[in-house]
Amino acid sequence: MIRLNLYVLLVVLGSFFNLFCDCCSYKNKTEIVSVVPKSTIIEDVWIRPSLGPNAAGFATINVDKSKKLIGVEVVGNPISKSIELHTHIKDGDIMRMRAVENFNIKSGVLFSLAPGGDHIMFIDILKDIQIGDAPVSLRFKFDDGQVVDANAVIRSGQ
Ligand SMILES: [Cu+2]
Repeated sequence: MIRLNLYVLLVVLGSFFNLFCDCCSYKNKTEIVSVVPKSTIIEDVWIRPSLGPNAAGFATINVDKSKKLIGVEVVGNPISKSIELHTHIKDGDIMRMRAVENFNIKSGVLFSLAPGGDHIMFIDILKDIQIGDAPVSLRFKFDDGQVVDANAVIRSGQ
């Protein structure tokens, strides 16, 4: 009986975190061809707070030449225990998040980190993040050595 109750509790907890996971809905990605900038431009950077232990971050990246995004870190005080790059893969009818080593970004194509697609995952948030909090400065690191800082606003959204 105790074992059964534990099982029910685990199922309930599991669905709770799935429900409140920030990046479970899937959207088709569209490639937007852009003008190639002289230097990499990172815009529309935002972090969406979550009721769960993790929060997702998003941005639009326009690279000066094709390269890989290999990591994101917080400039200053960390907001989470770690940061991963996540993508979504289709597992049957369910979209699941997977950590990836990097994102391949083509020049001339706007790369979107967006809800339901590729995103930054802040694992084990250290402090309560609320909508409207002061922006968090993020550092985007690329495989060619390029480093770009951008401020992420804390907001809700899809
Ligand atoms: Cu994720």
